[in-house]
Amino acid sequence: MKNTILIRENGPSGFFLLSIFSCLFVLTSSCKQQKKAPDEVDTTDSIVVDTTGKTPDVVYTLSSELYTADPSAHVFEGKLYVYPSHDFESGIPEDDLGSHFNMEDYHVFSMDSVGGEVTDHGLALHIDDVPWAGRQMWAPDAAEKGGEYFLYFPVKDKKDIFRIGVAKSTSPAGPFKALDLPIGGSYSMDPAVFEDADGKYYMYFGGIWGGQLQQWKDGEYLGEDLYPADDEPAIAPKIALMSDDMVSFAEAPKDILILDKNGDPIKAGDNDRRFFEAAWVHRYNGTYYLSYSTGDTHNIAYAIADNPYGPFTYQGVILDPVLGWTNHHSIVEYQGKWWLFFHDSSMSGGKTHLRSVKMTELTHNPDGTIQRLNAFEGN
Ligand code: FUB
Repeated sequence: MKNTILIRENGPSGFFLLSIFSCLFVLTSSCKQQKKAPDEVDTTDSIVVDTTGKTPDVVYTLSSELYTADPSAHVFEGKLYVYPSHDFESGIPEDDLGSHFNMEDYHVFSMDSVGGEVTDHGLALHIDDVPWAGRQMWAPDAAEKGGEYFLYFPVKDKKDIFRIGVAKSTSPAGPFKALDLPIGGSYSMDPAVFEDADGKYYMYFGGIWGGQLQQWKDGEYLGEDLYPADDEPAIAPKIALMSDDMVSFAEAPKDILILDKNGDPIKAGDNDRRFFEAAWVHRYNGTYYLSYSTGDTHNIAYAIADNPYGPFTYQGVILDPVLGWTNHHSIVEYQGKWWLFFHDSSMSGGKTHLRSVKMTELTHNPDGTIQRLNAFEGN
């Protein structure tokens, strides 16, 4: 496993960096990776600038065999499971709609301990086995209910419209069997399924630009882009309660409002703070944290609420831009600590569509705010 170090910033005004060094450990076949404890990391030839006086955090890279991105992490059966996109070089030229993200399948990773061996469980689902799919398998998520596992995945249908599909398995590692149709009433991409403390499950989803959210209004497909003016409320991520069977929505998707601290909606022109894609929700001390990517400004930002529907109030940035255009993450508690999963393009030398999943510890401050991280690893 490849470890690097990042520096934790000391509050919103701080902008601290950085470090970078790495040590590449011996790999066995099938992405089985060797463990090295954080305090054993080889610091030879490294430059670590810690202006906070705090201890830098270790960053773990999950695989040096596959390009992976958009990690959705969950604890199932006592292990950490990660459901990423599987990047590969398909030769499609880069454009603003993300055509170069032309992924065709998913793999699932798992580990028993942070920094321990990472298992790649092999092919979990291929686009050829999804009857309604056309192209581009983007950021997936997974959920468990009653011993059954559900893989949720966005993929364009045969009319080139993003829908959200479901595939089932009896194992969190898959393989998964896709249902014949996408979730009724689903559209756009980046599903994230959150299980609340009362046992209800909600899907958060949506993404603008290539994610097509701007082509939908009140559940109707417009077939063209409709963006609000800069001084109007930004396009909202969506939420829908999942039905008991976990393969359909129990309600029409609703908008999630994100407000500033004055109670006004974040505006469409507020590119540093407005929602773009990659919604994720976690619950900490009874508060709901919605985190998301700001897309073309490349932050992972967060907002809080006292219920899953919001409105959510903007708080700040969790993760500064990483190497590569996209920034996409998930947050999970495991073995008494909180972990941030993210990706960057360091392993491919900066190629936007060839990314690698990483993880590092995430800290909630005593007042409930989240410590801001900078994990930029340049070439
Ligand atoms: O991986 C394809 C797309 O890039 C994802 O769906 C977005 O969140 C962005 O990471």
